[in-house]
Amino acid sequence: MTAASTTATTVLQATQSDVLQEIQSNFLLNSSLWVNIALAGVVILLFIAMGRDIESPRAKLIWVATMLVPLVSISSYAGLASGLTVGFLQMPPGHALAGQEVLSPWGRYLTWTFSTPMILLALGLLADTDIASLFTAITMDIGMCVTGLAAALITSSHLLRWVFYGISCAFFLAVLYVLLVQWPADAEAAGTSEIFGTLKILTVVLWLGYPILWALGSEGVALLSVGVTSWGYSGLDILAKYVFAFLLLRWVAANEGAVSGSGMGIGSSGAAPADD
Ligand code: RET
Repeated sequence: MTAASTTATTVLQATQSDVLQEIQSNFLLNSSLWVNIALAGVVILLFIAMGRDIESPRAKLIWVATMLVPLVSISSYAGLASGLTVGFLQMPPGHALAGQEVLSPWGRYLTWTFSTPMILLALGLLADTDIASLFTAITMDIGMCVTGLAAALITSSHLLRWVFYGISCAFFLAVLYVLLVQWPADAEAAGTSEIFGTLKILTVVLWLGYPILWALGSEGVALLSVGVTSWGYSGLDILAKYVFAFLLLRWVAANEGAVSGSGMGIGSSGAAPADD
């Protein structure tokens, strides 16, 4: 066995306790995870209280989708803080940290596959868009997260890490197109354009931060440490999930009449049935 493959075997055999120890000895990283667990807990209770009087089906669906954002988040961060969804990866030649054991919180990218579709579902319902458009946004978003996960996990080739990053960006462009071009027109027709406009800008600006952070962090060119990158994601998460969800739910609770159709363009903007 060569020295390199011995190191690789050691890295792959790092146990959960090794990973946990590494996380707990890195204050910046550990605090970025626990702050989010605490915040998600508070936000879940707050959202339960805010949604208790919501009755119409579309508003209820928006509320459930919004509730799922902190629910997925608390599970995601608990997975990271326990070391379950974090591992050591040996970066391929060509990477700035080539040959080094890099702590990879891959669980983040995995759980975005569940949380980001909920954000888009809530936004799509708010805009009262049609099913095809909602399906497009959500599937493109899932594509973005899964290929982002692949980009983070590939250790065989530096080039392929960036190829997957590029594919993920292409999926992201499709999501941005739907958010910036299709849904504003739907929201205008549905009478929700003001709140939709605010949430759209918040979402687009914050979501753009994620690929930038990925590229600058240890997964990409490694200009930022694991702890700083993790705080970057945690900060973006606080704004893109909790602040976003709070603004949305507060508006829905106060304007339930404006989102009282059955949802997905079926009730409010669908064609009237023939009178036969
Ligand atoms: C990655 C890297 C590959 C290229 C792109 C990315 C985009 C990620 C985004 C994540 C948004 C996450 C949110 C989570 C809330 O729970 C995967 C970083 C384009 C946009 C909002």
